[in-house]
Amino acid sequence: MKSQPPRELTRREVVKVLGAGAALAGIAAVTGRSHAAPATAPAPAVDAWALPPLMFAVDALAPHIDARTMEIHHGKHHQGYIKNALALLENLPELRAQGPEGILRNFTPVPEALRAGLRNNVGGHANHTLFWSVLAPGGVELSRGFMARLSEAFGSVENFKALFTKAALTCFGSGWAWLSMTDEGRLVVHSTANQDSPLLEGKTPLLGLDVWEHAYYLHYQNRRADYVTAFWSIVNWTQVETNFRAAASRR
Ligand code: MN3
Repeated sequence: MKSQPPRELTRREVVKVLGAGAALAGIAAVTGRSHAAPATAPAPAVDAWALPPLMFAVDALAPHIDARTMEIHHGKHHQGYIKNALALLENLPELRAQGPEGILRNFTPVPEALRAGLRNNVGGHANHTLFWSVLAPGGVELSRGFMARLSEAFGSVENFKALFTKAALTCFGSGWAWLSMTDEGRLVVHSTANQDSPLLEGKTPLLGLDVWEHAYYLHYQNRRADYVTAFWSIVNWTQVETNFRAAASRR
């Protein structure tokens, strides 16, 4: 076996990590066949079960998110969810082949004994993969076009931010705040508990904020509101808009 040297993934590839499962689920839904990839499908360029490398240095988001938090959060917490998910999927190659998004979108066939574990750990993997991709040092500006979409859905960008902030602050204990697209194509702000993915509820996440204490406690301690405020300075709106287009095109 030839081993390849590690390399950095492009942003496009990160999108593909979560997109691969969705594509397979989509094919199965249309044809009514199993989730196996058709023989003609090209081999996926990215392992959907690998830890996606960060697109920036661990200290690049400071002071909004400190380097130590990023190191532990990405290298230990996220890696841990992947390790646990793969252990649970060890004897279930067909389920594993669906990828994180495929499993979460179509959770019904998951064996009862594994449901809680996969909900937490596959959810954890998918949620964090999205989270890293929507962060950028210094942030990337909201386009006029997407500003208009947010205003259309929430009245104004300010209203959207207020709703999202409220979802982040009122999420009791550990969880996430989200901007998602429903299966009907509506933009919604909501929160989920623990590592529950919006995909479990028929929603496609576009922007997510991790409000587990492990995401901010070293720097902010109990000041979750300050962490949420800082988040707006490091949002990569180009990626959020890309997620929006991808979600819209699935419909
Ligand atoms: Mn986390």
